[in-house]
Amino acid sequence: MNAISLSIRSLIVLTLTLPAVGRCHAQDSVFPHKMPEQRPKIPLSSAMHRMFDYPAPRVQDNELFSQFKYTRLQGFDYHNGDGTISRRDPSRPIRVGDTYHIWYTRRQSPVPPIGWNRADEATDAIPSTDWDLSDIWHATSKDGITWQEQGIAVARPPKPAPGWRSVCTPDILVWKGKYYLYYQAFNEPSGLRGDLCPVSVSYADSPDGPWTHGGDAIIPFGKPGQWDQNATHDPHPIVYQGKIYLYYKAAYNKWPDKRDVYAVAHGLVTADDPLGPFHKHPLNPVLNSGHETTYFPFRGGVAALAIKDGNERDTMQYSPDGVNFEIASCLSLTPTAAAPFAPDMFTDTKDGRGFTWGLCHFVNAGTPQKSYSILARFDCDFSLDVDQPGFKKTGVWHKPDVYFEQGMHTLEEHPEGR
Ligand code: AAL
Repeated sequence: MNAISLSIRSLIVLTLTLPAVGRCHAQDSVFPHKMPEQRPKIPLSSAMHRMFDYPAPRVQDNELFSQFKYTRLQGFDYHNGDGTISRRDPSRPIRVGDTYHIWYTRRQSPVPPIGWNRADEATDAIPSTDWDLSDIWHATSKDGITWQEQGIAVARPPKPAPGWRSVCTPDILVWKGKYYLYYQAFNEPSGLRGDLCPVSVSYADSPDGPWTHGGDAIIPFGKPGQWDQNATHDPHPIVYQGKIYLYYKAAYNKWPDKRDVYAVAHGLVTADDPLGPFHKHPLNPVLNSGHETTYFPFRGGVAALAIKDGNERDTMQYSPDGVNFEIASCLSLTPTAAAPFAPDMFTDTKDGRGFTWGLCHFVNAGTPQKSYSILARFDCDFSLDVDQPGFKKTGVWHKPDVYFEQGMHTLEEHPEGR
């Protein structure tokens, strides 16, 4: 090869290479057609940057994303839906042997609730809200769909003991072979001055009871002027990092001013003993959204479902430490008062596996004048151990009537307040 042919060849190579290098560079800085598994090292908009903070950038691959499918429960009678029997706010189911157990708010009153805005007309027979004049009941099931109601687990104590007016919204803890029920204990009809109540606890050697009263006001109220100054709702324990992590909700920025301006947040208290003392986490509140509390161990951290209220309602969130939560997915048709069946809730697992079903409630089962709630089952796939692609679809299609039922006339309805 002589010098001329070498230089011609070099020229050709150079000519072909130079534009190619330039083109290649430009392509590398544009988001690729094939979804990258990790954040590409190219300039990204905020939206595409945070997409790689989710458990998976493609929502269908996200273990903390799922659809929800609903099933009616069998075995519960609602007195023809006349509003005199209500069941709501179920605990998470636990399985003991081959039997599932749940506890829940059950109201049976001569008349339906008259509503929180008429709470001063409530009597010993007339409930203000759906969860006024209630007791905590127990039911069992072999399949999570057909339930046998077993009777009262924790009854309202005689006046003036805390909870004499209503005990409701229980959740369960299994700790060192014993069972603990945490629940709201009202000393006045809810709605009178707010939805003001502390949390009490009862314990038993067996899920069938008998239940022994174990303490009142076990989640300390905040000081006057603090977000949780007078309401601690939805107590929800898990075992995490060797301790009892008890999450709760407070509705703040509302009564005695006006219910419509309310906000919600969730706090965390921890303890070494189920009867306390419980210590507030210094970073409370730890979740800025969610009307009820739904937490579960997931991988090495804790996940939480936020429903109905707040800027981040209808999201699943994840924290590596049970405290600092970030949005992990956005959800549709979320279960209200979701109570998942997760067998590792209380095992102090370092590798939480998630869940595939749970119980929830629907608060508007009746008409506004005959208000009551029903328990229901939801199925989903937030499990690391099963893979059900049907739950990972992103379309949730309703008939047009579902939307038209949400007409202008529904703007002033507050079914949950009755
Ligand atoms: C529920 C819960 C608490 C509230 C009321 C009954 O869904 O948030 O229990 O006090 O509503």
